Amino acid sequence: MDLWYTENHTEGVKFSLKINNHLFSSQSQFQKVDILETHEYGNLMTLDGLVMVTEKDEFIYHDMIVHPALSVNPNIKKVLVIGGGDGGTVRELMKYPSIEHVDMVEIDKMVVDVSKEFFPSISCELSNPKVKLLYEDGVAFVKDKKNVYDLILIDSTDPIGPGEGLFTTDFYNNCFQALKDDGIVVNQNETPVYENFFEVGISSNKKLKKMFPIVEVYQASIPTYPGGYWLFNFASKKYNPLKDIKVNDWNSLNIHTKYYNTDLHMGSFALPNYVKEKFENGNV
Ligand code: AG3
Repeated sequence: MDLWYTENHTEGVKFSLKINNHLFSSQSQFQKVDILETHEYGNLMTLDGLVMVTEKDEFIYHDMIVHPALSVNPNIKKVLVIGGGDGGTVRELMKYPSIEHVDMVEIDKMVVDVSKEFFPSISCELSNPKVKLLYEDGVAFVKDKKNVYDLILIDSTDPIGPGEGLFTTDFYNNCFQALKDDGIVVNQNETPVYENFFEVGISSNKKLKKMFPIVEVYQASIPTYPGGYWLFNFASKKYNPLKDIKVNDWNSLNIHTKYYNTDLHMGSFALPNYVKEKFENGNV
């Protein structure tokens, strides 16, 4: 018997993975958490039925949410990760000896617990003493923080369910306040391939542009996310991601990455016209 997992990307598009085994299924206080062993992509975690990580392609997303900011400012010491319960973002951050402390604010402890059990290669740095795990709502957490972080990474779900507040102007304003004078925020910004996702991405970009002087979009090819093509916002108070990249500094750190390199960094900000134009004129 063939067992298949399917995510409906749109009314007319389905994405399916062949499943060997359904390893875990539970309803947390916030969302439905499932772990599936796939035929092609290793273990898969879904939240409310949507693909979050697979063992085979998670390195692309986690490299790209972390390393561009670190190569633009190699002096980052204090980082806030919102979401990111699987631990992939923290794993990449821990490759930098200069990072002194990471607060990871994940609303759902179950995500962390299942990641420790089923994704050891992703969650491996979650018990690093530099990392403080807080099981709280990221929206509330940033409210009273002023001038604390060098970098905020918003490693969220789509804006449905617990991730909804992480796409609002209020939340971005609080992130702005929580950052130091040369702070950077990076958020996952959905796919431009399908309109319902692209609308979210454009509106998130527009909101960030209201407060940050520098907001640039960059991209990565992620096979298991809708469209296989994903965007990130790089919003920054001081550093421009193309002009201020420290190519030699970053390369001399000798950080081992499977996707990111400084040439790819430059290319990832070069957007196709259909994407670029929509971000420029601000509507889908
Ligand atoms: N965060 C982005 C997942 C968005 C995927 N959306 C979807 N499948 N419809 C992933 C968390 C990885 N740390």
